[in-house]
Amino acid sequence: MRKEKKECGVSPEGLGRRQFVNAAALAGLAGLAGCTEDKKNAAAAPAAPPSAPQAGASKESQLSPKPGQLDEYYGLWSGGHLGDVRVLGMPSGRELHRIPCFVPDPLVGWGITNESKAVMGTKPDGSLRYAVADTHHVHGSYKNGNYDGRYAWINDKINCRLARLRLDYMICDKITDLPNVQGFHGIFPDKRDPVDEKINHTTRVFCGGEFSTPLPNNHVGDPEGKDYHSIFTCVDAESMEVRWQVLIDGNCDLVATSYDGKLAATNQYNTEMGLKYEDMMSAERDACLFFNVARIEAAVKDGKFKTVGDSKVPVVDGTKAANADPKTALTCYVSVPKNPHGVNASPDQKYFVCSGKLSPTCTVIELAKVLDWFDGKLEKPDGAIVAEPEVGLGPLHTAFDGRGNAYTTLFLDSQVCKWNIDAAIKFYKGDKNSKYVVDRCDVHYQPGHLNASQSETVAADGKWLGVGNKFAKDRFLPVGPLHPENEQLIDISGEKMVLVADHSIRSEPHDFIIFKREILQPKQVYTLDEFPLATKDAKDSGVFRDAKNPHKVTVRITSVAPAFSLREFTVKKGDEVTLILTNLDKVEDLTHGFAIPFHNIQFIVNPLETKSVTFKVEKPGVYWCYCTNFCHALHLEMRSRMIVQA
Ligand code: CUK
Ligand code: CUA
Ligand code: CA
Repeated sequence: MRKEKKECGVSPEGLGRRQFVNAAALAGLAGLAGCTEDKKNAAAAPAAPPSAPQAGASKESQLSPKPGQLDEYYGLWSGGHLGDVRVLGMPSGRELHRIPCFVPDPLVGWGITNESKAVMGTKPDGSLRYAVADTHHVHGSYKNGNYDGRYAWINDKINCRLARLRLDYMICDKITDLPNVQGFHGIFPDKRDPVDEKINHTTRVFCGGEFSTPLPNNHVGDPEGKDYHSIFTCVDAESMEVRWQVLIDGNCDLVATSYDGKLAATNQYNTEMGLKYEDMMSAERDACLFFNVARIEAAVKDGKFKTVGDSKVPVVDGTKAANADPKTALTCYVSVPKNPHGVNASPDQKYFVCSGKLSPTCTVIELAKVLDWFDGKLEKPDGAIVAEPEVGLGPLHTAFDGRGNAYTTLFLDSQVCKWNIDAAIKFYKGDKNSKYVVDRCDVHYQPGHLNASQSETVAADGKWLGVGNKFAKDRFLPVGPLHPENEQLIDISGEKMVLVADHSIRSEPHDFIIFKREILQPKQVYTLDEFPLATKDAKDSGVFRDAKNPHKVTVRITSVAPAFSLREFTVKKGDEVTLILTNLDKVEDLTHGFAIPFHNIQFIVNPLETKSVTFKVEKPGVYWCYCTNFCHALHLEMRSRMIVQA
C-alpha cells in the first residue's frame, strides 16, 4: 500500500491525493479518497470482474456470495409505484442501483437538474408535469434473439409514458408520451425486423393500451361506452417517436413478440368492452390478438390510416370487422378462456402462451399456424391453438427454462406450476396418458410475475426462477400495516423446483428480467465531450452575468476532491442562477454532490459528468453549498459559499 504513489486525482495544490492526505497526517483514512490500485485504469477499462466468475461455484455461495464476489446475472426490476428501475445482482438479490425515470430521485438530482427535467418533461413554468408513476414491465433490447445490452424500456401505466434506459451508463435518456392511450400496460421490443433480413436487432417497441375511452378523449361520449376504443402502439426504438397505432376491438393487457419479428401479440381480458368488472367477465372466452407488423407498416406507407384528434400519428383499423379477410388482415383474434393475463413467447421460438386467470388453463398458440391463417392456409384463427393444459387456479404469467418446460404462476393457489409444453400438446391431441404437469412449488403468497434467467431469449438457461409475490404476510419481521412484497428465488436446474430465498422488496415491482452479466459492459466514467455544457478546465470557472438579461447569471464550477473550483461566488437578490457543475475527477467511483440550503437543490456529479440547475435567489445572505457524497477524508470541508447580495 505504502509504496503506491500512483497519481489519481490531483488536489488544487497540485499534490497527488495520497500525498496530500499523508501530508495531512490522515494516512489511515486514505482509502476514503477512492484511490486504490485496481482503480488506476478506471477511465479506460469496462467493468472488469475483480473476482472469478461464479459459474463453477456452489449454489450456496452463489446465493450468499463471499465478500468481494460478484453475481453471475444482472436483474432489472420494475420499481412499481416509485417509477424507477432497480438493478439487482442475481442470484444473490443484492440491490446495486436504481435508475430513476418517471419520478424525481433526490439522490442523483433526477427532477432537479435541467438535464433530467428535459427528459421528464416540464410545464411552461419549469415545474415537472407529473410527480407519480406506476411502472410494470421492463424489457431489454435484442440482437439475434438474445439481449444485446444496449437499451431497456419501461412503462408508466398512469400517465402513458414509455421510458428508455441506456444500459451503458444505466440512465434514462428518453421518455415518450403515447397519444390516444389510457392505462398503458404491456410492452415488448421486437426481436428483429419482419422484412429486412439484415436487421437482426430491436427497432420497435410495442405498447398495449388497457383502458378504453372515447377517441379523441375530449368529450364524454356514449354513456354505455359504445364508442370507446383501445389502441395498440408502436414506438421507434432509436428515435423514440411513435411510429403508428392500431385501433382494436377489446383491450390490450400484456405484450409479447415473435422471434422472427413478424408478429406482436397482446392478451385481451375485456373483449366484452365492459365498463364494470362484472361485465368484463361475462364471456367464457376472450382473446389473444396478433398484429401483422409488416402489413401494418405497408398500410401506413400506402396512406391507409386515419389520425385521432390533435395527434399526427397514423392509426390503422385493426377491428375484427375490417380484418375478416385473412389475405389482407392486419390483425388476428385467437380466442382464449377467460380474462387471460399474460402472454409469453417460448425460447424455442414456436409458441405463445396465454394464461387463463379466471380459467385454470394456459393456452398454447403456435406461431407458424397464426402465420398460416394470415396466408389463407388455416381456416379459423382458433386452429392455431395447439394445447390448453390445466395448470391450477389463477394462472397469470409464464416463464421458460429452454428445456421445453414452462413455469406458470398460480395467483389463487399460491404456487408455481412447472409443465411440459410438448406433453401438453400431445394431451390436447388426444393422448390422455400424457402427463404434462412436472412439479408444483408453493410460493408465499399470491404470485404475479415470474421470470427465469434468460427466459424470453434463445439463450434461456433454466437455472434460476424469480417469483414476485404480491403478499408477504408472515415471511418477514412485522413492520406495521404496509407489508413488503416477497420476491422469491427458485432453483430450477433440476427436475424438481427448490425454493431457496425470500427477498423483501418495496411495492410493487410486477415484472423483471434476469440475464447473464457478460451482456452488459457498463462504463464507469463519463467523458467530458458528452456534455456540451462541460467546463473542461477549472480556470474557466466563474460567475457570468448575461449582458442582455442582467438578472440572468451563469455560475461555472468544477470539482476535484476535496474542493470546488469556486470557494465562493456572489450573486444578487432576484437573480435567476444557472449553476453548471463539472466533476473533473476521473477516478472510478469518485462522485461528488452539490447541495444549496433552502433552494431545493441537491444533485450528484459522477466522474467527468456535467449537470446544471436553474433556481432563483430571493433572500440575501450566506449559503454554504456543500458536497453531499462522501468523497474524501476532507469531504466535510468540500464546500463553496454562495453570497447573495441585497
Ligand atoms: S401485470 Cu402485474 S402481476 Cu401489470 Cu405485468 Cu401481471
Ligand atoms: Cu466531494 Cu464529498
Ligand atoms: Ca372477459
